[in-house]
Amino acid sequence: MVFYQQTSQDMLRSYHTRAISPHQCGSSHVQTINAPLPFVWSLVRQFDKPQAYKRFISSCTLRAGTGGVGSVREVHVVSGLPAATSTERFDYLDDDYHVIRFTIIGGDHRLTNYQSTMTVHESNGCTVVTESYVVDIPPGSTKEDTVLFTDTIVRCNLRSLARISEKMASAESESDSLSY
Ligand code: A8S
Repeated sequence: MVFYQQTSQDMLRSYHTRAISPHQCGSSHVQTINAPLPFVWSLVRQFDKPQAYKRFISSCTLRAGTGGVGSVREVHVVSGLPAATSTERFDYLDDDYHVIRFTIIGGDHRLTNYQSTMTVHESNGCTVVTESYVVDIPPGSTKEDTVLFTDTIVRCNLRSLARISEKMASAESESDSLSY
């Protein structure tokens, strides 16, 4: 149970603050969604189905576990990107505070040691998703280029999450009004 109103500042302070070493970079993004939190959380918490809202993923297979914390997934990326697969470990889930974390542990891409944290909370009748990451700066690359590339993917995924959750919410309210 959550006993108090969480604010974006609380979430950032509690879950999105990490030490970044000189060979790493990271950032955080906030997306406001006009849909109830349970819709948003139901999409975010499914570790074995990232393609439910993430862009650029063509398929996902579990390599270890049954989808809970400790499971490992292999994500296949759509063609046209500088990668084909990514191996990702489910690190942490909190269904009360709506926190989820995973780490990229392998793959043929350049996002080595990518660590992601997402939190979801309610604020002023909306749902607010915060996503932050830390990743190694690849040899031969700069911090700016790494953040630019990664931020683009994270922002696309957050916008897609908003679109899909809002569609789910409006489909639900339409079927509610049809039943009268
Ligand atoms: C996520 C976040 C990211 C995923 C990136 C940043 C990725 O799936 C894509 C292209 C890459 O080059 C790296 O939450 C990788 O999934 C779309 C394959 C990891």
